[in-house]
Amino acid sequence: MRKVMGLTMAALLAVGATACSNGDDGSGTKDGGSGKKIKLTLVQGMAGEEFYETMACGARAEAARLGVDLKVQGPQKFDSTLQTPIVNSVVASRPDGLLIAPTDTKALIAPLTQAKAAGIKTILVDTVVDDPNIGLSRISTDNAKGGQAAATALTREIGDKGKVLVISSDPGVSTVDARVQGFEQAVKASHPGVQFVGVQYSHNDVGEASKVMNSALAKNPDLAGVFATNLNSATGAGSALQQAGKLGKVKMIGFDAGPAQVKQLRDGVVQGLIAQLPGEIGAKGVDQAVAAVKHQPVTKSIPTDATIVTKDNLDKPEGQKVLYKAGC
Ligand code: T6T
Repeated sequence: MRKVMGLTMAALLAVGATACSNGDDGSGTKDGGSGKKIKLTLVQGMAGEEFYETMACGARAEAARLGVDLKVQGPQKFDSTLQTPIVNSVVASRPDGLLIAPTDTKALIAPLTQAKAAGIKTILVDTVVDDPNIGLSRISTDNAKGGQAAATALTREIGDKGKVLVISSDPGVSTVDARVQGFEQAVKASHPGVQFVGVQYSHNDVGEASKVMNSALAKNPDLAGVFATNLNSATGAGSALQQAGKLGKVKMIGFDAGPAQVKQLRDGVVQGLIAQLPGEIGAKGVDQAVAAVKHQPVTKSIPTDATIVTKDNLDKPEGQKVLYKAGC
């Protein structure tokens, strides 16, 4: 029986919850008294996707607890050309605070600079942009360490030898880029018997991830392992492995833990899922935005935890509590 890897990645990620005050002075108003109710908007990376829906659930619960208004919006695809007009219209509506998961490290700088210029307190949740002046607080998983943890898990699964491939969404997305980098560095530094054969991009599309997986199998029939860096990449890669009859022959570790990934874990398509805490990211995002609006201290960088879910801990409380939800 495979050894339980269900350790909370606290050990691996060594993250400290460093969030400071949540800014709750007992009222959801800007001046803590008779002033207007604080208005926040969360712009997701993609609407309807379980990571961001779970994030929205956490944010909504925290907003209700603090008595502030929260709107949630997101593009139908993970695409900066669709997210930018949403940000522009949110800026025009002048909320007090904006929580956003930018879909591109560069393309979102201009619209978020506008938000800042309009005095909207901006908090980055999950992903970031390259401009360090944007985002009063940045809240996310330590994705590089998550990539390293994926390398440790996958190389163990394949007996520390053979070819490994990464399937990611798109370059220019801070989170998945860091996961790829962490994975590649860890494989190259510590696993001489493992050959890193590169990164293929799914454009965050399940069908495209399947295609990419199929052509990688054609090119590398002896492929030993795959690291899929997010939900759609993992879903597509996994179903291609299943259809190609590669179960047990090609091992897979995926980032994220939505319902499709959990089914693939139960079915033996994937051997481990690195589950983030999107609900906590959303809740902390609300705390930071409220603090900023009230001119209270904010925390520049807040790392959140991640857990490796395997068949061994999936049905235990520590596994169950980190699975993503399709709705609240
Ligand atoms: O992995 C998450 C998120 O952290 C990443 O930034 C984009 O993809 C997801 O939403 C999962 O699909």
